[in-house]
Amino acid sequence: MKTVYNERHALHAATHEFFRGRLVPAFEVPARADYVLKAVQAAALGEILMTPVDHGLAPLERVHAPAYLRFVQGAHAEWQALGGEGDAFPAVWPVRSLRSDLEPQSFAARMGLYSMDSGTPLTAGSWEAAYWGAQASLTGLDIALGEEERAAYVLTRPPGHHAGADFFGGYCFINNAAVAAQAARDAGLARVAILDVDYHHGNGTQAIFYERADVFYASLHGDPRTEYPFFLGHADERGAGTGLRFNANEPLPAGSSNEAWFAALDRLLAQLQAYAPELLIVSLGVDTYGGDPISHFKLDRPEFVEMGARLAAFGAPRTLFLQEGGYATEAIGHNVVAVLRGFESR
Ligand code: Q9C
Ligand code: ZN
Repeated sequence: MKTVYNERHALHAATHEFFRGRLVPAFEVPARADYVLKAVQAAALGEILMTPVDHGLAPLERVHAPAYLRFVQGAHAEWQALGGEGDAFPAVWPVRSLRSDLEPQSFAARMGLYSMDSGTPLTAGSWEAAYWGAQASLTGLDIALGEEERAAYVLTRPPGHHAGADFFGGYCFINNAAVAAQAARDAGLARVAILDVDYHHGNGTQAIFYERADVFYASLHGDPRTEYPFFLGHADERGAGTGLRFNANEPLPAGSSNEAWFAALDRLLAQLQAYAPELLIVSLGVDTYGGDPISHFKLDRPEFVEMGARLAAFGAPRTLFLQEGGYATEAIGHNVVAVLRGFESR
């Protein structure tokens, strides 16, 4: 399988994030992608494209509000001009009863309007890294839909699935899975499915497609009653309007067994089988690993191989793997390679 690498990922390099009232070393760090690249190279999975093809801003604007994209692009410079030190963080949000239909002038206010948490440092290079991550995803899509290949893996960071149409959060700025799914629809595919196996619910991806039948979002994740992103990802969220029945969540308690995880995966795959997507996009977070420092499932190497095998057995005509979370930095390369090997062994 070919890999598309976002060689500009390290431009997004946060040193610290807020946790329990203090700044702690960041979890979502450039070394994550470095370790995955080494593992993919060592496994000789196939050609690695180091430079994504630039598809421009238009495919990003099909998913994200143009005003939001402009804001992220210029945010760190605005922060610096105000005397902000280091990475930029939001501090105020338009919660219930406050207006979010107006864009304020204040930078602090716009920072809150366009974000969902204070745990996502916005750095000098965040925009460029995220922009090229979306380009890598679009390049991976071209490969997965092309004549030579039927699947591709996109190695990128920052991740994407928490980013909504007009907000960042959960370490995410541009929703790569949503951008790729929309581009696939625009290329003429009728039905696209996104299967999100990251430990965290992909609230951004769900919200973007919640009222649509042409992109099915399915996720298994830590129960939002105790796990981030807390405010979305419950089992009763089945879609709305035309999208009703085209959204499926399998929240599992923190600490769930591998048996429970695979049973939930199979329930989602059965729903997706009935949908018969022309393309399966896998939001591939490996923070389901037992050794992950911020997550609470128990998958290990054999389970990652099994995951890949079940995704291959699903038999989608085309499959696109996009890197999401995974914070056991030195292990994530091996975990990702295990999934991709399992996929190719069937
Ligand atoms: N100190 C993804 O996996 N907060 N995002 C964790 C830990 C947010 C994870 C706090 C976790 C977001 C893509
Ligand atoms: Zn995650």
